[in-house]
Amino acid sequence: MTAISETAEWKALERDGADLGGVSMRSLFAKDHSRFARFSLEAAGLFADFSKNKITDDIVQHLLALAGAAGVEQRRAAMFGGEAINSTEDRAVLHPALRDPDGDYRAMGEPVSGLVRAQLEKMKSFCGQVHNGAVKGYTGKSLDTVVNIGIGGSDLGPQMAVEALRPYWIDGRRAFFVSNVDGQHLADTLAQADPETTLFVIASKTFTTLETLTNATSAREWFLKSGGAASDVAKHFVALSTNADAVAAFGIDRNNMFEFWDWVGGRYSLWSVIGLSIALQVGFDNFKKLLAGAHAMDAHFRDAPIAENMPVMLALVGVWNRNFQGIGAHAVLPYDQHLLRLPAYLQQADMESNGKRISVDGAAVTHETGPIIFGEPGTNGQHAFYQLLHQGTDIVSADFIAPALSQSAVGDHHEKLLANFLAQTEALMRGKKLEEARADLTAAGIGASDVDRLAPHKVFPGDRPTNSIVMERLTPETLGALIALYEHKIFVQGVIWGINSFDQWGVELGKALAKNILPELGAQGETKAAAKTHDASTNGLLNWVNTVRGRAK
Ligand code: G6Q
Repeated sequence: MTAISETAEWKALERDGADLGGVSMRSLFAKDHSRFARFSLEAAGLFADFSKNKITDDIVQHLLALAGAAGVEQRRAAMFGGEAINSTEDRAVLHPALRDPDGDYRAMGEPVSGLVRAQLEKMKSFCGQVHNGAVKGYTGKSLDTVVNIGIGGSDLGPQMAVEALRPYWIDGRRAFFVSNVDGQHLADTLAQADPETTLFVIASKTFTTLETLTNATSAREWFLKSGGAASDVAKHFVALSTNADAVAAFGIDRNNMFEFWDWVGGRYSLWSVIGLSIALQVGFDNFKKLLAGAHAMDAHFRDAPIAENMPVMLALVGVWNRNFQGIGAHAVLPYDQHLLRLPAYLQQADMESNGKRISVDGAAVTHETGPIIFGEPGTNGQHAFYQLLHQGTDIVSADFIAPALSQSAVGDHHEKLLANFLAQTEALMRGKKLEEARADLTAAGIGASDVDRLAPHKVFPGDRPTNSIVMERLTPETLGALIALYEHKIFVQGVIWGINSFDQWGVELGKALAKNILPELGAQGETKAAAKTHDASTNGLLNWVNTVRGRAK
């Protein structure tokens, strides 16, 4: 297979990158009044402006040609067709089937939509019974609190969505998320929970994950110590998993298990029964709306020509920045406090999917792949790391995300938030030239020698690429569309880079080594023999920790 970086389409983009040299975005905007209209798209309740990237019509044409050369449309058809596009795990990748329960999808030939509908019905019925109090705890009280125990894909998605949909929370209901194997996470959460009214939702695709099983076991012990009997566990523990045997071995009744399947990737699973905590917190109807919003984006992604296709265009602009502008980091900057967890969620979605160096055919790639993703809600980030975005030596691309209307308008807060949202991308694009900095200082009455001294510090190079994604309001539908937009963007980039976006072998090595080290760690007060089998650093650290722990009472 010809490496993508050896194709004529890639080479054309390399030439574009070199030719663009000294051209500024400012000048591109100045000479082209239809730039915004041409480089923006609307779909599924979202409006995306990618005109503040250093792109031209020629570059966009060449990027579209690159998508053609990489077979984006064929791979898209293969995904929707349920082919085993997750080649290293021999699995289909069919999260769109979860958002289209009335569809007729097949995973590697096997019909799946009936299974999806059945689990949705089970979720609906269970949510209804929890909400109307028909499902009761061991003392006859309703279950008003959910503690979701899961990690990675079984935690980040539901947690992000529950936070994002705060205005839709059902009165009196509480949701907590425990992921870290650090016992403090569980202890801090249980300190706020009442065993009589708490439902533990054990979310684990494999039901073998160390962190989740450790937390679930300790939660069950807490429940039993707090007054519940073994026969009451069934009333307070449900499981979300693909592994019925492991769920049963843990002691959760089959009736209390909600099921999903291997064609749902962990980080693509919030749309499956892994979304139970979302549905319990915001109601099943709102969960369905979340699915509907994602489905609207799926339909757009599947049907729109690639030049008018929002996920494809965002992906291509990202490839341009990553591979032809040398940008290695990308910030996700939501101007909505409820999207607090979106950067963390997308960190996993993007970095676990596209942080890879081996192509699908087993050879090392000859180009860069996924960037470093980070972010914080605006305006907090502005008072923290935006300094580097504006004036640092590395260029960072960014997505700015905002709803035009707030879900909870307070005074003129939202106008101030939006003014900042708009100003930041303008500043990042335009920058400020030395003569402008000098003129501003002079106009402020600064003396000539101070103008000379200060002006260089007040220069902003500009030309820092951003996308802006706006929506009317953050609702279950627009949240669904937004997440699906990113999922498909990540998919398209993975296709162009020739990697499998749906495995995650990079998380295995550390897990295996931790298993080896665990028996070498002493309990508090225990004396351990000096470790000798690792490198000097790991031995030294292990011995230091064991000495301190051995001394402790
Ligand atoms: C996601 C990854 C990973 C996974 C967790 C939890 O795509 O596979 O983050 O979700 O490791 O796994 P379990 O759900 O199997 O506990």
